[in-house]
Amino acid sequence: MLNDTIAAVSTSMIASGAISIIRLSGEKTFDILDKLFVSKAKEYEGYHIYYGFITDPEDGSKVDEVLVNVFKAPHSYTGEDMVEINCHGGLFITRRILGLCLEAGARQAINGEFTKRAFLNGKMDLTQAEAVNDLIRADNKDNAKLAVNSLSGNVKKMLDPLMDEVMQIIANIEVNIDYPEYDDVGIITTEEIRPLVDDWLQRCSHVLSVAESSMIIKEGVKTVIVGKPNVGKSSLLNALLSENKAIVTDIAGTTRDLVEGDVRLKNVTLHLIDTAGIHDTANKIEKIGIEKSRQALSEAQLVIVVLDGSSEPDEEDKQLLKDTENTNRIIVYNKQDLVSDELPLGISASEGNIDNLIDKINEMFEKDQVALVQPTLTNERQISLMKEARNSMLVVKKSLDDGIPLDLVNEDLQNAYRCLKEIIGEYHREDLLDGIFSRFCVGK
Ligand SMILES: Nc1nc2c(ncn2[C@@H]2O[C@H](COP(=O)(O)OP(=O)(O)OP(=O)(O)O)[C@@H](O)[C@H]2O)c(=O)[nH]1
Ligand SMILES: [Mg+2]
Repeated sequence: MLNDTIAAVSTSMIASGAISIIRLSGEKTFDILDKLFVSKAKEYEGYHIYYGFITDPEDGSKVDEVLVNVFKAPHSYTGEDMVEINCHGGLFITRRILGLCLEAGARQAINGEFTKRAFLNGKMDLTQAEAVNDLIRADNKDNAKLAVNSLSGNVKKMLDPLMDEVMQIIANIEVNIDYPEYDDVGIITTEEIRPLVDDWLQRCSHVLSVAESSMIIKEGVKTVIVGKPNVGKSSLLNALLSENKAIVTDIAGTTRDLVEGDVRLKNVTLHLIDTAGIHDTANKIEKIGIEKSRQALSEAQLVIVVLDGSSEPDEEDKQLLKDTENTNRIIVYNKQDLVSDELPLGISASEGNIDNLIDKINEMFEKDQVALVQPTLTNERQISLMKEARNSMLVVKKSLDDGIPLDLVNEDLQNAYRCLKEIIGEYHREDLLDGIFSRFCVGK
């Protein structure tokens, strides 16, 4: 449905503001505008702003004094004829003007439809379209930076060489199959293709590793605070959140349910979960709480193991250290204020002395800042396609190792190529054919 004309309010409709913007895009944009907008302009030029009044076509009465930004196809966000009506930002007046646009022949746009049109009309690739949404939703500096980096088409630029390389291998193989009589093509042997595949896989690993960092920046890290009862887990949660969120008492077994909160540190956002103290107990409620603690622990991306630094570790502490051995963990010794010796990563949660722990966490995630300074994939869709491409190339590698004839690895190569194309939202078999013949001078 690219030929109808869509309209929507592009500014927030939660509360009234100084200005609202109503957008129109599509073939009938200027017909609709003509019905509603009275100005001195005889005709509209792209990249110009026009002053005038929105009027009710029924009786010609003035509705609002407005400025209209005009964009002519293809030089607009969507690639279509577009206008943006800047009206006064009252909720009533905004809805009224949108209503008039709809009555005059526009259709209410659905979520993301302007950007979808921009993509379909070739104004941006799919990763750029995704970045538009990410930028709008970004709630901190790093997320905004990730999005703005992708907005400029960096992902495509990063993937282009990887696509070219796969194409090169496919082209070599196909030419060997289709034109075995051409001497100048050269016989492509497995030995020549193998280093190309290895190089590709290495670059793919790098892309996926930076992507992992970008996901950490974007999604934050599920962090679980564990320890036996009374070591100060809830006190630590409160200190990290700078808020008295969890109940703290000197009664062992205070926390039963999971208590959650988010904190943004310099290099990472933590989704914190305070848990019930893990130990042997006959108490029915506590048992359920401990079960939840174990569940949270199994899903954690970061585990903060809290030990009571004012007493020697006992069997329960040792068991917990064993249980968390293979997790991404930080061990902290709480209640530093009660002992004179400096503890390894000693903190005092109840006093709010936890700076060394915060430094340690920031240090752990510092490497992920790499995703802010180079092009990266930024969502699960992109990453899972990249992984699929990698899996196909791993099959190619294995086939080469097993001595499987080259024409049989073609399908996996093409799948890898298709996955990369799909990341940026373009996949056409014709591309592949064009690519083959543009690279080789067959018949020369
Ligand atoms: N001296 C001292 N006491 C602390 C510190 N942190 C916590 N406490 C005390 O230790 C007791 C237990 O604290 P909580 O934070 O409730 O401990 P918890 O690990 O959440 O305990 P459960 O929820 O029962 O598993 C309370 O009396 C706190 O005031 C600390 O850094 N220094
Ligand atoms: Mg607690």
